[in-house]
Amino acid sequence: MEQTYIMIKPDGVQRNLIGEIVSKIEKKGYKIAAMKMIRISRETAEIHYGEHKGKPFFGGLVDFITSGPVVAMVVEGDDAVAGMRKMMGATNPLNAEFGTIRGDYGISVGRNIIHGSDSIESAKREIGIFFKNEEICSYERSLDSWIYEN
Ligand code: DAT
Ligand code: MG
Repeated sequence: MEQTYIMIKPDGVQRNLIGEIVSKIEKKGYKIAAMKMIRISRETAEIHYGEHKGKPFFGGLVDFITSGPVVAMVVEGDDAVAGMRKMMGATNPLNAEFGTIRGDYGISVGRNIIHGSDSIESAKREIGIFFKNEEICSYERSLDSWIYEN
């Protein structure tokens, strides 16, 4: 079963979208394996967004992601990485389809509400940044046979 790192950014928290987003993830059928509210340090933000270091928006991105609490999650399910990217919509909310989180709730690329890993490798790396192994729960859901054929 695939795991991905999902984070409701400070704008999503401030705009009272935590419940809405968690609900979408649950209703889709994904399992939340870990979840916590945290305030990210600059150091951690720079590691998490390391691939963007040197880009013109990097400073603003780090300022923004450290500007308030975020909700960090490990979301689990078949093809969870790609599935969550689809649910999030395009990076720039102007290009995100309606029905997606960014398409429905966002307007600016620098305030796009949610982060989700873009590959299985990044998911492993990002989960490792934000969660200890013992914080990730492994549990059975009795309704899984109504979500998965096998
Ligand atoms: P994504 O979050 O869809 O994976 P990304 O990894 O390319 O997108 O960029 C990380 C975040 O940086 C993105 O969610 C918002 C911000 N960002 C990306 N491109 C930007 C730009 N051109 N101007 C301002 N912020 C940008
Ligand atoms: Mg990215």
